[in-house]
Amino acid sequence: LPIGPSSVGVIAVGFSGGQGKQGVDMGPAAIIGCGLLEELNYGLGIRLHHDHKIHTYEDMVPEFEADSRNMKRPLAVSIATQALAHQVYEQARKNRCVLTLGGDHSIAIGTVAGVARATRERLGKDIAVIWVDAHADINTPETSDSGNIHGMPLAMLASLAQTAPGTPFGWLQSKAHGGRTPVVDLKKLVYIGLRDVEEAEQQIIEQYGIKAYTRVDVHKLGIERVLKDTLEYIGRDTPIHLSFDIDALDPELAPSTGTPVPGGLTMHEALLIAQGVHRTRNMVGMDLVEINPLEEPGEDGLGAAQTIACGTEIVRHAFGAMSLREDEYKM
Ligand code: HAR
Ligand code: MN
Ligand code: MN
Ligand code: MN
Repeated sequence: LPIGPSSVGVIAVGFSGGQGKQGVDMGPAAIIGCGLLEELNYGLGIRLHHDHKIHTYEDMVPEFEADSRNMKRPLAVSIATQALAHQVYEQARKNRCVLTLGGDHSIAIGTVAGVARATRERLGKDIAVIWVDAHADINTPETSDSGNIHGMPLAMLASLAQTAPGTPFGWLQSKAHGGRTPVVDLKKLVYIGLRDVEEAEQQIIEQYGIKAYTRVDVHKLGIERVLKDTLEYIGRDTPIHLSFDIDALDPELAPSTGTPVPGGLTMHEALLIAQGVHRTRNMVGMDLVEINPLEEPGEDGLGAAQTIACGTEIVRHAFGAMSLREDEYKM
């Protein structure tokens, strides 16, 4: 029996505290405004559970905060992601796949923690994480040059960063949160699309033997092979969380993002990943992050519209749209 859920929870997170640019907090309003939820609901017949709010957590987090331990806004990110982890958990434990619309990628600390906890309780299984991104997002506070926490979510989730109870991100460890550390087993993480990895991150990838398909690997092996190998590596009947950073796409396609890197994935490649994950029937969570409608190189609004259209198509395919016929690729 497929372990995938029968309905979908949607959480809109207008949070930008994991990085320095304004506008990524406007991502969820933009993509919902362009009809994403109608596409899922009326278009694909999916039952959505949604509170119709854009969650900013601004009543919970400090407005200003000094840098601490080489992290920018650690309290804000910790508080927001802890609240988000609870929201995600509440949806996931009702047997729903949880779609979270960001927001910067620091929010994955909350989404992955919430999905991992619910899945462990519900199915007694650890999740696998497919992280589609130009970046590895596995800096520790010590290795990060920027101090931006959107470059660190996987270090937090894999307990590579020192966190003590009562300090930022200590909640990831707490029993009260159902916490079992690490939240993410690095042997169950697969990267696709990497092309801007810092030296210290590369060392972590090698040290822990993390499965990583760079943009060059995708080019050389082909996306079908990369996806097939990814799903084989993860194993059948393993619950999957798909964390999709829009900057994995080529910036020619999706320019409205805070840290674009040339040479990214094509839409064919992205849709095949999304469709392939859907076909496992094992997707328990998905994030779509880093859409920033204010990062608009063309100043005509078309770049943002195109970025949103790409994001919408990727989510649609992850939830069952099948624009690629099976005879159009070999798996
Ligand atoms: N590696 C850089 C840093 O740590 C850039 C990280 C950019 N992250 C995102 N999410 N846009 O992938 O600051
Ligand atoms: Mn919501
Ligand atoms: Mn990212
Ligand atoms: Mn990225």
